[in-house]
Amino acid sequence: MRKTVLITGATSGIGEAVAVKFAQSSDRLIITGRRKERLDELANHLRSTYGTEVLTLCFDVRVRQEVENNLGQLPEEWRQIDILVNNAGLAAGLSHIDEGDTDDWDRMVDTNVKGLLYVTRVISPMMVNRGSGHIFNIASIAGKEVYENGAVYCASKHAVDALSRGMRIDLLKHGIKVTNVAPGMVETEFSLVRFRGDAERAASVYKGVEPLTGEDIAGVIHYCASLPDHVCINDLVITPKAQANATNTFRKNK
Ligand code: NDP
Ligand code: 8X3
Repeated sequence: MRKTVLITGATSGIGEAVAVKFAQSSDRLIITGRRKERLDELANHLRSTYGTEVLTLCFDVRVRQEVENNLGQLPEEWRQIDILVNNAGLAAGLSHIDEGDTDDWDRMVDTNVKGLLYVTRVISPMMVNRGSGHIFNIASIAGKEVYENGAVYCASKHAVDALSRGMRIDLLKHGIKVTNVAPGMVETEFSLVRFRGDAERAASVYKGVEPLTGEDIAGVIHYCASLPDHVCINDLVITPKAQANATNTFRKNK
């Protein structure tokens, strides 16, 4: 059956790949992000390639009023959201706690935690009213472990992990599934953003490793969303074969 899927942060990386994956199975999409040109470009691509029905919403998940204005006033035909993919997020910087940039901390906590909450607060009551829905929260292996220089990003993703578990309990009686997705190394714009556009430093993260792609994560999410209604995959840790955890990666040609 054709589903309506809302994906936050669909202008690149994992979110964009999730949009393409669901478009390929003829689902309807609401795609969001701050970069309007990217959203329009993706929407046009999906419409012309797959005949997808797409609604684009350009807003910053950190701004509660923008979230409420955009998602709280959806056109009637877009209000039955079957799947929410809480994906918008980022890491900013990599530094010891005594040297961290407090603006970076605000960006991470406001986006990864508060943004996810604002979106969920608007969408989950719609799912509750219908007694069905599936929420995917894109957490991270950084939400399972803590590594040097990553305390605040890790804390924000630990919060996402906790929210997934809490949401699953609260939404249980309403027939809503919650799947926590915890990827390891995925080659997207993530490292470019973390290192403020330093492409060389970003590329070094993936040196000697075949990292995951956004498409790998999208395939897993699509699989979970395609399971029979009574089956819920609660939590997934997904790494490249060469990565055991956040701190142990086997690199070729070092
Ligand atoms: P990208 O940088 O490629 O994509 C991030 C997406 O989030 C973009 O579409 C961006 O859109 C959106 N976004 C960021 N900030 C905001 C904001 N304030 N408001 C609205 N949208 C926002 O990285 P990934 O695809 O890798 O990241 C997606 C998620 O996956 C993140 O939550 C990240 O933490 C998580 N993750 C990534 C891993 C990796 O190794 N890449 C591993 C584990 C988890 P725009 O800039 O247009 O607003
Ligand atoms: C992204 C994975 O290991 O860079 O969430 O924190 S990591």
